[in-house]
Amino acid sequence: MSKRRVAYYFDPDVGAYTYGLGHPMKPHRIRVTHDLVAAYDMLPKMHVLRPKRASPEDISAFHTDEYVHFLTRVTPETAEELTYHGTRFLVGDDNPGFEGLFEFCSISAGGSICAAQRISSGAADIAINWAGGLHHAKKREASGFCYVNDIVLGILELLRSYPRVLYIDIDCHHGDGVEEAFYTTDRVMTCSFHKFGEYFPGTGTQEDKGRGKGKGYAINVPLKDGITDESYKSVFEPVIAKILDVFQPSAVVLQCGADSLAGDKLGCFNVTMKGHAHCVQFLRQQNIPLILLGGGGYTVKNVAKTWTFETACALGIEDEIDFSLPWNEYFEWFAPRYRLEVLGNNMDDLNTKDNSLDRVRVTALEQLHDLIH
Ligand code: ZLS
Ligand code: CA
Ligand code: ZN
Repeated sequence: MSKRRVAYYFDPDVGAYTYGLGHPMKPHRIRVTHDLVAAYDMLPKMHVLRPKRASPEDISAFHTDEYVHFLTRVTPETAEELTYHGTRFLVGDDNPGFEGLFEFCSISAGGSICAAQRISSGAADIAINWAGGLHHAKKREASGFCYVNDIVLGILELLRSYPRVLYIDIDCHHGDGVEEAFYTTDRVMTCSFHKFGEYFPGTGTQEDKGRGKGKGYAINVPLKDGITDESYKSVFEPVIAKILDVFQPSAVVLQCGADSLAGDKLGCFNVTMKGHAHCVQFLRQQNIPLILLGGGGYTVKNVAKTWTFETACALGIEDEIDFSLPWNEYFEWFAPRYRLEVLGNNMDDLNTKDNSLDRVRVTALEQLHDLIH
């Protein structure tokens, strides 16, 4: 397995931001991940870079000036007034106006923009930003724990140099913000795998395929509870292989949301660390410039283990990994097994019970086949 030049973006401040007590989204997980990556001695094997923070102007490449201006000003004290009593910009309790919100967004977005620049310049084959992947953010509104859509900003940066970009989203939730941003273009294909049915954000059926020039260029793979590694792979591999064949992307952005793992606090799938990482391995094999981003993931120790293993996959050293965890700052969190693993459980796979997975796969492949004509 040949080596790849990997650029890894990390800002040591990112772990200090908090959405507030009791909020499931914990930026601290990025720091735990980084500590584990360091403990495995991976840092010397890649270019470890501190991203330049995104400016309000950078963020305005996608978001409206009015919304960006709001983000630069909002504080816990002014949130009520600046949101017109929770009716604009931040609606509902998923997106609090927490302390340091704009800085947090600048770090997350700065990482994805820098990753895209590093890929475009040819200085890296794979670029990683675990603080990115915030796929729900809309042009003029926050949604689902996401305020600034770092993914859209990264893809816009890639589009300056590349004709076609493929976006793949393995977060348990639908990648609605990214899909919407590129819904009418044939230069970006979006493909989201997600739980569908009484689940946030409620979009992402196979009827939603794109519009105008973008018709056919949005792929949705709606799934049910309890999907296993085997089932996941049986839809991921053929669909992605077909996309690579018909779309021929010049770069790929993979959102590695870790709430698709078994045992996630908000997720409902039964995918193991290795099953999740298989998606990374499959794309790395294709020899297309690749960006890996974070996303959801609410059982912190599982997120840290999986993104650490996926960093090893990017480096191509996963076969040399010692699965007993090395000592690290958060070692005791990994009790009682202290192993680099996220195991499956005994929940039912509702995708195979009624053959719904076969239908979903065939429908996606047919949509892709139609693009040839
Ligand atoms: O994809 O389901 C919802 C929306 C609600 C129901 C629940 N209430 C609390 C909020 C309004 C309709 N929201 C989801 C958003 C999931 C975002 C996933 C992001 C990503 O992984 C990418 C990063 C949701 N699920 C769970 C919660 N919200 C939630 C649970 C617990 C709490 C605490 C803090 C806040 C309010 C109480 C909250 C949200
Ligand atoms: Ca998804
Ligand atoms: Zn999610």
